[in-house]
Amino acid sequence: MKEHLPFAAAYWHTMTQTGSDQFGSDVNIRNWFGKTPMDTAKNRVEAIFEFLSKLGVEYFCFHDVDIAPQGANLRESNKNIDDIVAIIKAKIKETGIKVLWNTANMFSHPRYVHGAASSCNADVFAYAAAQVKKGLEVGKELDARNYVFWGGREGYESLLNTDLKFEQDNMARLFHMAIDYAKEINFTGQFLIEPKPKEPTTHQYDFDAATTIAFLMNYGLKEHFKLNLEANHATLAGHTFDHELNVARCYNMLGSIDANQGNWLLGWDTDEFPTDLYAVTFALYQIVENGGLGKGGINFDAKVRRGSFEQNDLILAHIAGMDTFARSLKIVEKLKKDKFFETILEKRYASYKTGIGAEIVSGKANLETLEKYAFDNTINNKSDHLEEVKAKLNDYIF
Ligand code: XLS
Ligand code: NI
Ligand code: NI
Repeated sequence: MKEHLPFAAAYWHTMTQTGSDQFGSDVNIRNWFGKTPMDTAKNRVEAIFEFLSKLGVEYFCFHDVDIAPQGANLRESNKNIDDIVAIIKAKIKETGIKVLWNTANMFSHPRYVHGAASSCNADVFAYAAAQVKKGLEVGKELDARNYVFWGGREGYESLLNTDLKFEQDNMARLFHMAIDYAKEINFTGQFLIEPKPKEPTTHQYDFDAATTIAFLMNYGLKEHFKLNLEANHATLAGHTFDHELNVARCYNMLGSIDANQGNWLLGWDTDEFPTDLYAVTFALYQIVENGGLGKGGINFDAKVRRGSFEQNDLILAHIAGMDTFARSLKIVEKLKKDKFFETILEKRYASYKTGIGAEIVSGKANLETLEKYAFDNTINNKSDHLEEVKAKLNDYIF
C-alpha cells in the first residue's frame, strides 16, 4: 500500500494558508509565526518536517514563495530562498523526507497581472524565466523528483486584446528554455504541466489534459513532459477526474496527481480534501492501470475549510484523505482480482475479436469490403445494462 500511495503534502495549503477569504480575514490558529518573515519561514521548515514525520508522509511540494519571503528584488528573493533551502536540505538528510515537486509562483505578484510567459510585457517574461531558472536550481539542490508548471495566469480575460497564438508560442519558448537549462545543470527531475481550465483567468491555455497534450505535441515538447492532474481542475473543465487520468494514460502522459475534490455546486477550485470513495476509487483504478505514477505521487493540493481553523485540523484532514485512498486501493484490488472492468470491456467489444471486426482492427478491411459486408448483414446491438453495473459496483464500495 505504501508503494502504491506515495503521499505528499502541499506547503502552501498546509503551512501558509490563513483561512481568509473575500469576505473575512485570517482565522487559522498556527504556532509558527515569528518576529520577521524570515523567522516565520524558518519555523515553517521545522513545522512541516515535524508534521510529515508524525503523519508518515514521505513527500512534500512547494512554490518558491511558500518557503521564503520575497525580497525587494530578484537578488534578495533568491538569497532568501538559498538560506531556507540550506535548512530544508539538512532536514531532508536528517529525516529521509523528499521533495515530490517544486515550482515557481508566477501568478501572485502584481508583475504577473497580464500573465508570466504569456504576458504582453517582455520584461515580465524575463523575470518569470529567472524564477524558473532558480526553481530548477533549487530542484536540483534538493533532488526534487519533478518540476511543475501550473500556468496560474497563462490565459486570457478577453480575445479582444489577445494574440492567442503569440502568447502560446511564448509559453513554449519558456518551456524549451527550461528543458535546455535542466540539461545544462543536469537536473533529472520529470517536467510536469498541471492543466486547469479557468481561475484566475477566464480561459487558461492548459485547459485540460487533451488541450495540454495537443499543445505539447504542437511545440515538440511531448517527450519532455508529463501531466500533473488535479481532481478539482478536472471537474472545473466539465470532466470527471478519471476522465482526465484516462486521457493522459492513452498518451503515456500521466505523471502525478494533485489529490483533492471540488464542490459540484460551486464553479471554483475549492480544493477540499478528497473523501469521495467513488471518485477516488475510479481515479486510483486509472493509476493502477497506468502501472503507477513513476516519479510522481499523490499530492494533497487541498485546504481545510475555513471553519476547521485549529492546527490539529491539518492532521485530521490529511488522515481523512489518506484513509480514503487506502480504502479505495483495497476496492481497486478486489475489482482487479475479479476482472470487473476487464470482463465488461471484453464483452462489450467482443465483435472486434473475430470476423469483420477483426478485419477492421487488423487493417484488412476497407470501405469496399465493409460495404459488401453491410449490404447483406443484419445489425444486432446489445444492451449495456449500465444500471446493473452500477449496482454491482456498490457491492464493492460498501
Ligand atoms: C491552483 C493549482 C496550484 C498548483 C501549483 O489551482 O492547483 O496550487 O498545484 O501551482
Ligand atoms: Ni494543483
Ligand atoms: Ni488547483
